[in-house]
Amino acid sequence: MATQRLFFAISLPEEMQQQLVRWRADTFPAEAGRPVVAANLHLTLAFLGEVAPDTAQRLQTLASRIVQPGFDLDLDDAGHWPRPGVVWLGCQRAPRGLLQLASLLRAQAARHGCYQSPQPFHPHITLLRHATQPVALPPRGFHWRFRVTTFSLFASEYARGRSHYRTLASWPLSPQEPYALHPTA
Ligand code: 2AM
Repeated sequence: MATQRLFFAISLPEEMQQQLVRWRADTFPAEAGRPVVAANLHLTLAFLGEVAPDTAQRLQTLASRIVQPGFDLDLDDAGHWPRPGVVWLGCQRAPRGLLQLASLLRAQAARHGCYQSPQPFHPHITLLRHATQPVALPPRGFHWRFRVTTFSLFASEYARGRSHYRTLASWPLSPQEPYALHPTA
């Protein structure tokens, strides 16, 4: 069977996708870049690249065994990477749970032959693409928070000039700490 272009990511609640699209329209001029459609707004945890079905299956099995509590994500930072032409939304302080989850998924991916960039993981939601010219970024002070309770494996599919991200599987993060590190008497 053919390979698929895969990535693990956190999807945003639909309501938040809509809020971000409105904020983006008010914040960046049309010429700043090409807006990512609302349904495609997500935060990548680990990019896998082109993956054969048996490897994808193994990575799914490993993902299903992850036991980790959910966490709150504060979106309160924005930036511009001129070289890839990306304007992004991120967090000033990435929660430990997010870093832990990404690090685990990236390590599992690397062990299964999926190339992982040596650059440090910088959690972000891409808002605009093709943003290669200087962009005026909004002053800090914006802030969205949402609780991350699941993560998913997506297939990136390209048709009629557009990328579509199809959810292949999702896994819950546990609602509470799985165990107490310092039990109280
Ligand atoms: P980006 O938004 O910063 O471009 C689907 O393409 C997701 O995988 C996007 O979040 C994209 O990140 C990420 N992605 C695509 N190619 C990648 C690569 N070579 N390395 C890391 N992430 C990549």
